[in-house]
Amino acid sequence: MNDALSPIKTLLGEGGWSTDPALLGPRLVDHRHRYHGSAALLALPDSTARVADLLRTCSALRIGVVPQGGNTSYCGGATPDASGTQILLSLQRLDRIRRVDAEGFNLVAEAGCTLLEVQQAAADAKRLFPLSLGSEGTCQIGGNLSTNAGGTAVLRYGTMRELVLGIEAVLPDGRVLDQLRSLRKDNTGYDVKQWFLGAEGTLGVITAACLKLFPLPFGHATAIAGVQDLDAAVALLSRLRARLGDSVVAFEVMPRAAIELVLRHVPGCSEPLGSPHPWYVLAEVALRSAQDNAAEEFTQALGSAMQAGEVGDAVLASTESQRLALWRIRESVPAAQTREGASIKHDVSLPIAAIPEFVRSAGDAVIARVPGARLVAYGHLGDGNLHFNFSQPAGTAPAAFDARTAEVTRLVHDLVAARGGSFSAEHGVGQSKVEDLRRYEDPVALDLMRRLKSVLDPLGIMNPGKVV
Ligand code: 2HG
Ligand code: ZN
Repeated sequence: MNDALSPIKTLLGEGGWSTDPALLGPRLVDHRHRYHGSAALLALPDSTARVADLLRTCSALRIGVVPQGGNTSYCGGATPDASGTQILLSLQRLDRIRRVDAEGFNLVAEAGCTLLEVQQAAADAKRLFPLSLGSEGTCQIGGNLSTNAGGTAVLRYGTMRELVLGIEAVLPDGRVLDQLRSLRKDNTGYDVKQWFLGAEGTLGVITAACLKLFPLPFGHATAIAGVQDLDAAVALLSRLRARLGDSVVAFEVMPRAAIELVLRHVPGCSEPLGSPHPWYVLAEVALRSAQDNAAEEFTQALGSAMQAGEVGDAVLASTESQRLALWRIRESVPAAQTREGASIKHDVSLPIAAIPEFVRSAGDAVIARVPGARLVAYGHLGDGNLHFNFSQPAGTAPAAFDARTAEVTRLVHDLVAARGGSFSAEHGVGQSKVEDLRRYEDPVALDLMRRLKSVLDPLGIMNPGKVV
């Protein structure tokens, strides 16, 4: 194996690769510690040309390549298999912001920039790059592109797909697709760049992207509201959107169980409302200017919702630190759930109106199957996307609950499919949902995906075993 790797080491050059277990170790385990892989080598190229040389050589040698960004994915999409023959490709040294065009409202970032660095580069130019995720300090733009990341501002700005004007990507044969243009309109045939977004590194490696920027909001109005049930949350969403339109940036829900987990496990978070409520909505409105009256409109809409019985109680953040404290509660839910013990997680989307009934039916069905399982369904209600998660029954062995994952997930995904929903709203397919894609995807779509894969990656070197 070592002999086979020497051309690769040579082309990557000094500092361009490593087999140091201290560097490799953390990258061989996924974020949720569900997959443990092995790799022949960690490739650390510092330019697109080196990535191209690497893929050309790996094609010639038939070596599998697993691209990895910040390693924060939920589906094992960036973890190599256990064979020890694959190359783990980190884009971390491609970390330049190549240009910022404030007037044209775009910037070009390399794949290894963290999301936070891209947000910062935009803010320095008095612009907004709106993608926003709990892991933004660690996750990388290449991973965000490859998984079509979502997060908490999708309601207003869309997922990563909608934020891209152009990409640069390396094909498995070493050719470079150079489409880093910033054109807003370009109807020249198929939209080739979109093939690579959401492909999770199975078609090639994205090395840079031209991203859309937006005007920096003048400010925000952020509120947390206690509601009786998800029907009330859906009614509130519709009320706010009808009244405030595009000013509504985020609309997140959390059940009481999630708030309790955060209060128990995350120091510095406090009870958001005077008394407990079955469900909580965290909603945020962006203000365009000092004259924008969206904050007043928001307050009035919340008042009307209280009169209509939709909202039990609500608090508006009056300072930036209060606003951040509300967001900290929401963003701490995944960590709090981890600290509580084993969890079985789902990332589903449904037509928004179908969500309340789905949560009742699927919640009851799972609890009937696994008595004591605790429903912690939270997330991006504004996008019809819930993290339909369960925590293990209190006081039981985590492994016993873990062992029920496949069965529970099948039950939940069947109920999602029966309502026309998706088993992967924003986390992707990776290796954990390959079977689900086979089972639930439209057969024609699946056939097209497989054909695309075989055209672009005929030797199957790109992220083998993932997605299709
Ligand atoms: C979130 O919205 C993330 O917080 C993580 O997508 C969801 O841990 C989860 O299930
Ligand atoms: Zn999410």
